[in-house]
Amino acid sequence: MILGDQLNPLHSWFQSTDTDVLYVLMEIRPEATYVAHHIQKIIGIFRGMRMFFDELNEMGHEVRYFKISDPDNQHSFYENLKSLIHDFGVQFLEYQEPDEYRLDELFKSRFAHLPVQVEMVSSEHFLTSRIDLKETFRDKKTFLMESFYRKMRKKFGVLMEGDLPIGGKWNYDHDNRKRLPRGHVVPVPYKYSHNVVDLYNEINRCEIDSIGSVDATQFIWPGNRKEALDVFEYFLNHLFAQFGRFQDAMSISHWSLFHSRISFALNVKMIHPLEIIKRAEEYWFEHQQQVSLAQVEGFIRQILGWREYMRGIYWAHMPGYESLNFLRHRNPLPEWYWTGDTKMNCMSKAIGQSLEYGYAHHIQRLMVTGNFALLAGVDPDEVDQWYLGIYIDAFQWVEITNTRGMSQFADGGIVGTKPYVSSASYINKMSDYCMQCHYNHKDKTGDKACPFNSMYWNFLNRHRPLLNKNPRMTMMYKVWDKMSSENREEILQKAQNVLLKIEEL
Ligand code: FAD
Ligand code: DLZ
Ligand code: SF4
Repeated sequence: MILGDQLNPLHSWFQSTDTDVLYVLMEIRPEATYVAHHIQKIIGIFRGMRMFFDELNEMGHEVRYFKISDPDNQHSFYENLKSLIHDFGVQFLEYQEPDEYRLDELFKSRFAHLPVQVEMVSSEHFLTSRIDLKETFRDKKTFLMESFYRKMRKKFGVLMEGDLPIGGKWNYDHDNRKRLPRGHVVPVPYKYSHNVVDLYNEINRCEIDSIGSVDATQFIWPGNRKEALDVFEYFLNHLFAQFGRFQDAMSISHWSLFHSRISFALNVKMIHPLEIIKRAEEYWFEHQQQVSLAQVEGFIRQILGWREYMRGIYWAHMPGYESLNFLRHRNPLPEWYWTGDTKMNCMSKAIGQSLEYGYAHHIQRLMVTGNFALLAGVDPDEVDQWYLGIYIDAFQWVEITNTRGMSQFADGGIVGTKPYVSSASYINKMSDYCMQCHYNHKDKTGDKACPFNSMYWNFLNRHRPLLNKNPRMTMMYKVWDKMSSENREEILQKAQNVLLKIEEL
């Protein structure tokens, strides 16, 4: 059995053909509806699965495919398998390890009742096993990404000279993270224009609820390994040289800037992390005049470091992780998260492009939509639902660790050492959003004051008992304490008004 995010034609399963082996892929209703997915995510996965079915057939494999609209589809992994076992006299079932805890548990408990021998095998995708991270940090209270990343660099000999990092430094973050200068040329994002009208209509006929929009005559995302590699080569040739420098920049005019947009293809395993890392390293080596070490190191760190690290955190802390709520946040997610209909320009742009493309880049997710939800004290369950649905690359193992962990600090500091909160000054520093906003980024109080400002101080004040001792927060509390008590009172009052009228912002 092959899941919708296991579309790797290089898996050892497929390297020889055996007519005694029957592969199966299933589009099933519960997977398409366990959260309200973005329509482009559903199309992207179903299209990828269907193309994978064709590819396996062309390779000479026997494959059974259950379409979402097939009348004999029982919309259950277990029930469909039971029928196949009966119809084909199957004796042995293998499946690749699922990436989500939910499915892992379901398969372990349900498949034990199938009348066949069952074995789970590796998906051969990740560079660490599920428990590697837990083992590495066995005796430690915190799991530091940077130490994990250095270990990975050594283990895979990436950007290394013997035992030392090339260039003498492990991390070039300091050289990166610039604002985009006015008029700076940004190449257009590499987009496909696949016609997916039939699939779109089929999904609609099956009444699968979804969010977001799609131009079904011009579907932009890759559907197989070849297409995914094309997206990556475009990144190398046109975007890589400025990736790190503008990694944290945000712009009204550019929805993906110098980002690679390979997360969907990576997460459904069309491409392998190590091939991407090695190819990036090779490209940098051959183009050192154009691509600096800071760019390649910054890019590789995201995949060799963050991506594997987040997966390790997930398996080390599930199932408890999905109900952590360190800050005890209980507020509902504002309705306009589902429409983008707000006067806050940064929020409206970040949400608007997420609904349009199923994509926002890291800093938009972390410092705009995530930041706002955290400052507004939104229940992390609701925040998770939103992130898990809206992004084309969202699968729980990488979504929840980023959302509940990095962005919402609901894990109390497992992933991040402090909450990622900011006032308008950070958003204004890294973007051109504030220039065209209804609100004034400089004001903390008054009718036109940017809501982020009063909410920011309100957040710090409210959570002081939990955050006061954090050395990384000391500076902020010092600034707060230096304000006059009238000033502080006024800001807190403004924050209360903002929170009361949150739906009208
Ligand atoms: P690039 O900026 O080009 O980076 C290259 C690759 O590095 C990405 O494709 C991705 O595979 C990896 N990467 C970068 N940052 C991270 C990270 N923090 N964690 C794991 N991998 C990373 N990423 C997902 O793949 N799925 C999610 O559901 C997801 N949810 C997120 C939710 C929040 C609140 C935040 C703050 C981040 C989330 N991320 C998620 C991480 C990151 O934002 C995306 O991986 C990235 O924006 C994808 O775009 P890209 O391929 O253009 O990435
Ligand atoms: C996300 C998704 C969707 C929308 N549909 C399917 C499906 O019909 N069949 C399937 O096998 N997988 C689907 N997926 C992916 C799974 O829900 C799940 O997120 C991953 O397999 C877990 O890693
Ligand atoms: Fe966002 Fe505030 Fe800037 Fe408006 S002023 S774009 S709400 S940070």
